[in-house]
Amino acid sequence: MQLDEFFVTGEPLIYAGMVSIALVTAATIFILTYFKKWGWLWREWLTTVDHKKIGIMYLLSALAMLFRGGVDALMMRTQLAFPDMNFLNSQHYNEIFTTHGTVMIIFMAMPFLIGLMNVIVPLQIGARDVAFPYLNALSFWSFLFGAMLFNISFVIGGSPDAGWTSYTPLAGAAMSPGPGQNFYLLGLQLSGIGTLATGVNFMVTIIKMRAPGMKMFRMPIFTWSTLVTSFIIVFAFPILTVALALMTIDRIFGSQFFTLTGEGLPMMWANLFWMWGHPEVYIVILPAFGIFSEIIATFARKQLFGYKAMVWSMILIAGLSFLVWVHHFFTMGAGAFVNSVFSISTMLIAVPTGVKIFNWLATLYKSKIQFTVANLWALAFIPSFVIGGVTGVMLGMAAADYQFHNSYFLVAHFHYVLIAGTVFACFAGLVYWYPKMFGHKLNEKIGKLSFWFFLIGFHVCFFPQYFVGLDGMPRRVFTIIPEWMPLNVISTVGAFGMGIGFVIFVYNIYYSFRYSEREQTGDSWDGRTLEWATPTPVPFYNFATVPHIEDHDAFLDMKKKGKTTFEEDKLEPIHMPSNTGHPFIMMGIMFIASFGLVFEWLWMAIAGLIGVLIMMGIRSFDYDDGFHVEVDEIKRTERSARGL
Ligand code: HEM
Ligand SMILES: [Cu+2]
Repeated sequence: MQLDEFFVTGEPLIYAGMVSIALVTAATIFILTYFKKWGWLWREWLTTVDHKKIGIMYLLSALAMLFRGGVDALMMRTQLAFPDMNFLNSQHYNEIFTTHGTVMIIFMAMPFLIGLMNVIVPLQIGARDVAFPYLNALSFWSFLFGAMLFNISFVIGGSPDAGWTSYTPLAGAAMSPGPGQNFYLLGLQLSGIGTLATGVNFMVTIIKMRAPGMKMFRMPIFTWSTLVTSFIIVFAFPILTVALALMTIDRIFGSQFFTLTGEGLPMMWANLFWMWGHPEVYIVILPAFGIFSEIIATFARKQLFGYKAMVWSMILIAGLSFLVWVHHFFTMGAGAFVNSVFSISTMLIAVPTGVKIFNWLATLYKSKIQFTVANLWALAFIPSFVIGGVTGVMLGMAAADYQFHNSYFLVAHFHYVLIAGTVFACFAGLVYWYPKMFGHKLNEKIGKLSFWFFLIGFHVCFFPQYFVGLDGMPRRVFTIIPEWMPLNVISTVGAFGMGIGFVIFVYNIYYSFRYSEREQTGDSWDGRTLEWATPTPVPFYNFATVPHIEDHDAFLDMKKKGKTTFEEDKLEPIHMPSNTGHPFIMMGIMFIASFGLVFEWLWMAIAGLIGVLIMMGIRSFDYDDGFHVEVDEIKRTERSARGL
């Protein structure tokens, strides 16, 4: 292979990308060396198994990915604003909608939510960490290395260009030669391992590690949403793993699972993809529902209305999410009967979802609502998400979908659910739990400014797309006809409004770090659930003493009864796991193996896999049992954290 095939050449945008990557890398290395921070980085972050730190690393990476996916989005919107724009050519446009969609769903939305789960769920259930802290670190590094592998395709080898759905035969070796599509397959495969492990980890954590007295139906609703999501992950991700593996074998070793020749079944890919893909959209929406429920209850200062109905509707949604996948390709030609079945199952999902909407409204009804920034995101979610949901039911009608299919109506629909649902929830959750993580709130004024820019920008961007879709504009086209221009111009203006909102959001992090008042208490919002019972910043062992839970809204109950998580006479040494560099190194080697496979350099892939096996062997003989935090140290830590 020639060097100019290895590096992507010929595009000014990409040269600029390369230069900025080189500059950022050099600057990072310089700063770490100059301030002698390498040891700190290794000890505190790269080797950590603490769920709170892992969560924070997830959140930082997700914000970076939101930036990347956002830049992609703005480039596409610029190209689509006017007819005959020459900003992106057709090939480049294809690459960008592919990386935008994949990055946003796999490397932004999911890690953002998993980051919040990591920080919060153990605290909400009174646990000292997740069930398998080592595995948790492994999950994070597999995600990060997978994301890096996918992202470097932009400058090395070339980006995938077959859409985030990667349909065969288009994505097969015959029609998409070169490494681009392999980056998609292996980037997703690598990070998927971590997601699957996260599902197992949280399932066990929530089922086995709750504080005494916390029955299932006393669990906070965000914890419930995490549990249900973990079940979806554990059942859905193996389908993706297998499908990706089959396509990898097709492309690299010439098998014929999804090809047109050799009796392959191209539509089999579409089926497998959406058998994972539809549950996937619930993996990114159920935790969002959980976050909104917590926030709405806190700021309505009321118990969540219909708690049990909320839980059961999540379980029902999770079950139904596995039974609707064909609605993504009604036009496949499965026939009227099959389409009717899937049409009905799709529309059924609206029932439990409607139950949730009414319960949120009932929680707010006749309450003293506090309009904090976190709550504004939650309140804006309700009507915005309803628009996305209702148009989803429209798409679910098979006959009507023959018209809507592959049009901007669909693009508008899924951005309405993914942004007004997932992204609003990510922002809401980050703002709400920020003081728990960093010991100070985000500034409310700047927060409101970013909220309004983003909210208005969002509706201005996506509402017109429903209509331009009904006017016949198809998705995944790189240029438009003059009739579609007015609505597209409006849409692009909205997109830049959201961009400004995002920049203000990030600026707020910097501003608040410099100027926000440090929190004295761990209970920033007069909270109801157990995460607010710990001091802030949370000691690494979380709870000095684990309380006995007697009610849902456990912390509210504790406050009434004057109980704390620091009962000096009940202190005992706390057992904690040791830090380890293994997960980082193991996934680093896995990255090398995957990179080899992307370029079909088998020697490199095999050497990498052997390296991973050796790391597994070493881990098997690792008898490190962790360490104990002595009572004296706990007392000292708690007294200083609580200002006693
Ligand atoms: C800043 C806000 C955003 C803007 C302006 C935006 C814009 C776009 C545009 C222009 C397309 C290409 C449509 C086409 O040509 O067919 C697209 C596709 C897509 N977007 Fe977004 N988007 C945004 C945020 C998001 C978010 C947050 C997610 C997910 C969480 C997301 C998921 C997707 C997906 C899955 C696709 C389909 C890609 C494909 O066709 O393969 N987008 N978006
Ligand atoms: Cu679906």
